[in-house]
Amino acid sequence: MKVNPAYQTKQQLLDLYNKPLLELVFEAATIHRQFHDPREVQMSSLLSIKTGGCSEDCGYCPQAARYNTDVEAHKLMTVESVIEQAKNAKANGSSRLCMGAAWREVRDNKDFDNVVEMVQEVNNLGMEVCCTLGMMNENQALRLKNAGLFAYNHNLDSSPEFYGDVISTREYEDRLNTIENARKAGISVCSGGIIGMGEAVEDRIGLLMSYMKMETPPESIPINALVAVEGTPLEDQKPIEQWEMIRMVATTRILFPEAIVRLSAGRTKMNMEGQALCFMAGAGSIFAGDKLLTTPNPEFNEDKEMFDILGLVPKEPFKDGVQPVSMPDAQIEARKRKEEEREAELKLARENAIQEGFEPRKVTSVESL
Ligand code: SAM
Ligand code: DTB
Ligand code: SF4
Repeated sequence: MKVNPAYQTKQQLLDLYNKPLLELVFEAATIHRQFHDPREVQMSSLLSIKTGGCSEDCGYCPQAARYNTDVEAHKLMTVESVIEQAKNAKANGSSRLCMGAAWREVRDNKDFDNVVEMVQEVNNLGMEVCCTLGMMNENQALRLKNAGLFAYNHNLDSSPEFYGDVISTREYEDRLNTIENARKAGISVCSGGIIGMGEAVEDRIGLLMSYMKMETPPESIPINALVAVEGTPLEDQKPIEQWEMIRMVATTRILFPEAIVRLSAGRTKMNMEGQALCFMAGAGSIFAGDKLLTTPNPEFNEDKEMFDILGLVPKEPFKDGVQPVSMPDAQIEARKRKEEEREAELKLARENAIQEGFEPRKVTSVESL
């Protein structure tokens, strides 16, 4: 059951969200137990592979170039350093690595080729690989799928009505298209939203209704509480009460019984009891490690202690789908062939020059020419 047929109208959803808290949690917990092992919680690590300097104006985001935040911009990480971080995350118990780039959209360039290689390498470590790279077209989605990508994260963030109050540089429709492109490529979809941006409860319900309207709703739905970052337009938003997070997790769980509901950003403002109620109400995943993309998150050890106290166990990778096989990427292979041919041509030219008595120039690689 991908969508719960018992809830259809906006009023029914609002009544559900506003139900007495413990009744709501009980209903969600009951559904959770029918579709999931309630002791298992997936640990997913986030890695910001390209940080800051983003051209978009998402009002919550510390990585938008136009806001004056403390985030230091970094160009794309190297494939080697990503592998090192992935191994670290795996050793700490994470079964999934989610690589995030502060891009408006994916572009067909060398950086994207490198991301494709990162996907291949991390998949080959036996971890589920997720990417969140902004908008992408169908061909880019296919390349990621072929490389072994398990999931693509692209959030709708809020209701279509509230969305424009927070973001103006791209449309809700653009986001729906990217989600559709991931879906068409056969990639599992991770899409959710943020609460605490000043939206009404109707907007939280509006977000969930957008997913109900999809032919196939997301396999994974992250629920973030706004991390209000100094310098962003939403810096003065009052933190939401953790009860709101519990209600949102529970409502999402009831509406989408098969999906994994992710208790995402905002856990540093929650206590263990609040998080326990979220797990009770169906949260099946957390982001693990002391950093989200740019903002703080509880330490691995703190989460380990919480898991021990609550009797939770980290979920093994690929329990919700077989591990994809990483295939060679045609574009990367063609580029490498071209580079090899060029190297060979240069070598030959150098050898000919030596034979003809010229002193060769010292060249270490094609790149340095
Ligand atoms: N640039 C890509 C994009 O926007 O799709 C990927 C990275 S972006 C940082 C991924 C998601 O992180 C956003 O869609 C948003 O839902 C979430 N996010 C960003 N800043 C946040 C904040 N301050 N608090 C909570 N969630 C946030
Ligand atoms: C999602 O829904 N939340 C994560 C992940 N998907 C990419 C990102 C949270 C970012 C919080 C702000 C930051 O650390 O920069
Ligand atoms: Fe850029 Fe993504 Fe941040 Fe929006 S959420 S400003 S697209 S990095």
